[in-house]
Amino acid sequence: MKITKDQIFDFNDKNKSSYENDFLNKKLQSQGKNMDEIIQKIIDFQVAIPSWALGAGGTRFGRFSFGGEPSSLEQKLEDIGLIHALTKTAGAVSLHIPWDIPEDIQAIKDIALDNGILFDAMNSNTFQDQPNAKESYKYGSLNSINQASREYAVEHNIEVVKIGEKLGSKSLTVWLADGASFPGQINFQKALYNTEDSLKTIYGNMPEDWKLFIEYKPYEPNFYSTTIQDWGTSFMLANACGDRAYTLVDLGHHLPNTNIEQIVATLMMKGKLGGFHFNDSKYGDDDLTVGAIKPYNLFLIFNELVYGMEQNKHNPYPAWMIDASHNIKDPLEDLIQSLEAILIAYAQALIVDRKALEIAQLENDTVTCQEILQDAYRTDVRGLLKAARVQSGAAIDPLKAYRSFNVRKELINERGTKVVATGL
Ligand SMILES: [Mn+2]
Repeated sequence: MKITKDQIFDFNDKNKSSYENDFLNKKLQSQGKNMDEIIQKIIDFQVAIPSWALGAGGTRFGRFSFGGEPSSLEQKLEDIGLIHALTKTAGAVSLHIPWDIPEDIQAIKDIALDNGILFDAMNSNTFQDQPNAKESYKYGSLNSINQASREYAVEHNIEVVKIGEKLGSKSLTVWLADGASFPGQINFQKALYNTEDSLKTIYGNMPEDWKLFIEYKPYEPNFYSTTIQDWGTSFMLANACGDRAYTLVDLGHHLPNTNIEQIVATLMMKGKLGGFHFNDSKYGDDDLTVGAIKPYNLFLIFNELVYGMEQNKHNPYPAWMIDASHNIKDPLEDLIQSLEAILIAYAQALIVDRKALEIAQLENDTVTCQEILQDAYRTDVRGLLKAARVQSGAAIDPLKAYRSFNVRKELINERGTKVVATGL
């Protein structure tokens, strides 16, 4: 299925009365801000969709299919194309190897180009053994005490980079499940030493214009220790690798109540925030729809991201990706909701009165500091998103358009009800 420009135009024409920014414009002018510049920033914000997000997710207890799932990488790109046609915010894909190895590179590039999709960071997988694997990752991969497993994992990452080069990707994300579930199971120092050594080898084999993103996570699948457990460990390893190695922050990879916005600020000040994975959670790595549980927290994080993007020019523009699991909802609807939540938080952060905040901070006026942040958070910025969409050719209300175009029904007609997408 494909959504045409005419369909979007007709939809917007019927729904155009639903945005009004006069009040917001006056407010922004009083802060010396230009609304058109803010709308342009919203248009420019592009988030990668991972190739594993288009099918039903699941938990270790069960996986419940819904119809019309993509059964090939080609169909996954078509699904991202549908989201991008509706939102104009999903102009990139993040591929997972080996779940989505392209068989015909040129054909995959053509479909991506046709749908306006770029190839963002490549993702390697050393957290599960593939059929016919020569070595096992059961007791670790890059950290493994077993040299053959370690080398096998390093080789896999180099292979992922080679595939990415052919597609036009410029970065590799490494997330490791490596760790231990029981005290004494591994030697912490040897595990960390091996991880650093393996990452350096991968880094040394990347092209000069590639970046390495090192993701961290405190627990799961191992429940006693994870070798790259926190931002500090990731930061240390990135520094050991070199200038083009960075930390990647995944919102779900923190212990409850961690101050993620402060981590963002620290990393950006040091020029080491390379990638960012969006999701939301109540308890742990829940992988829920972005902004579904803690939208104020998301805003506070964006407040630091916006400040960092303005102040820390030595920090590269971060690679944004949604990293969620869709167990209950139609994944395409879930991703559209996530994109909406991301842009709302971004727009709210863009309208923070930073000059007034700086003055209030200098005066130690804590009350005013809070008022300034919450004033931005409590402003309805959805009109800005709608204005951005009209300008960029997206649907003014992507979710409503998705439903009115009967996208899922069309996909079920095309693909059937029984297909299962590759992934976890
Ligand atoms: Mn992630």
